[in-house]
Amino acid sequence: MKKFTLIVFGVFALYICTSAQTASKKTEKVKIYGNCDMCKTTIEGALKKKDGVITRNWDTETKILTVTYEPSKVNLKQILQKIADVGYDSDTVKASTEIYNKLPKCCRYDRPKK
Ligand SMILES: [Cu+2]
Repeated sequence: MKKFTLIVFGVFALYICTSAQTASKKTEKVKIYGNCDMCKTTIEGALKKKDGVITRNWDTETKILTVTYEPSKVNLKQILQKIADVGYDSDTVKASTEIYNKLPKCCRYDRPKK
């Protein structure tokens, strides 16, 4: 009986831990305009040191960035701003023309219209 109680308690504690963890994490998929593998490195690299960003993956084919972050530390707008800072547009945050023009030729993606 004692062992059983311990198992029930253990499972319950584990459940609490897992649900607390999922509550503090958020995953979103957002389109980031770009071209190639080099863009991928730049986009993902920009988020590498961003506090609160847990995982990032930009798909070269679909141009979709899948990002997992902690909403208590960072929001999506700040993440998109960080990407715009290195030259990449999203539908909500645009990079400046100056930064865009500094991108290597192969990376000059077709920019979305406002
Ligand atoms: Cu590129």
